[in-house]
Amino acid sequence: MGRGVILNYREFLPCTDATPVINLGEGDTPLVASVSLGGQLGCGELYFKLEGCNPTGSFKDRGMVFAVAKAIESGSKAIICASTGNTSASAAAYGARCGLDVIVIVPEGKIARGKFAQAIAYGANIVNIQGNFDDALKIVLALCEKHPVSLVNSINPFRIEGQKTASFEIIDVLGDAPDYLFIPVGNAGNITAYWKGFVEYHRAGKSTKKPRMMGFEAEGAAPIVKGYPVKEPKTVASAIRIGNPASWKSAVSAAAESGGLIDCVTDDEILESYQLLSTREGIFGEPASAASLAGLIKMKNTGMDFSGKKVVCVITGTGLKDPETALANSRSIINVPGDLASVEKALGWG
Ligand code: AN7
Repeated sequence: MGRGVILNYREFLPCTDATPVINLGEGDTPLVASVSLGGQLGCGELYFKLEGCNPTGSFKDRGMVFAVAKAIESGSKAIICASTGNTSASAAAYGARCGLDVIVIVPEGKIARGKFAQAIAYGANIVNIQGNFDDALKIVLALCEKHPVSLVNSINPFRIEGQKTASFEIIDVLGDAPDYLFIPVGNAGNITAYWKGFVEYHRAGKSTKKPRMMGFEAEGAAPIVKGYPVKEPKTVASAIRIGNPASWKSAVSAAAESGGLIDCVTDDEILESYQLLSTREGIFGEPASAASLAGLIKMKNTGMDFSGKKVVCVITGTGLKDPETALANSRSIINVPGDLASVEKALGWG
């Protein structure tokens, strides 16, 4: 534990002797068995992959550690990304760790507070733009053409390489691949990475099968499902508020090759799953993370049968990233004077 993904999976990563080993304790995240929802949904076994347990609270750290290592290997002194929040938090952390300049371009006011706080805390140069993630990514790509700075968005293949280690971990823990993997889709890098990981581990003889890849966009930000870019993507799940995903084609291939699909879930379905996860399983994921569970529930309701199947839902980021959404959904909070009698009365015990 705590060795980080570069040391843990070095032989499966394109490392050279010059690739530095960077480690903030990313990876080795828990694969936790469901105690409630799996049974209700008729799953043989249901597991949650808790990527919120990574050092900056999301799966991005797996890819960022390797992208930063390769940037340093190539002599780079600065990294840059566009972000809906988690990539910027992760880039800021690993950049700080390695003494790099970090530039993050983010859509003003559209980033969950916890993520913004992280980018500030780690000392990144933050540029808010009046526009969305897709605008920010376009600007970042243009900046990389003109200035000596390394791109660490998931267009960078080393991000995908690092992120594929999550599939390795699932197989290492279960002893084989699951039957289904449910995963949120935004810029579509992560579903691409998981599929690459499952294919490579299968080829290496570490699993007997590969899972069906079940990717879910938010309905208001569902370009892949619609078949065309969405100009003004909208969803409560700000992490996946993306209208023109960079890894569009590879996400479609992952779904097709695996016998899976890419579909979408509504904000109501996302918020319902977000609350089910925390209140029924004790797992507090951020809203975008809940798109995986919302997808599983949707598929169950459309008649899919998961009996006897092993199902994994990827919980991509911690709920602490987005306190506003949690607070907006708060149930009754009782305010009373600070004495025993008042509190007992409020609780119905007086
Ligand atoms: C919690 O941080 O795109 O499909 O800029 O933060 O690989 O994009 C975040 C994406 C799912 C979607 N869950 O993954 C960014 C960013 C969480 C996320 C996704 C994101 P991709």
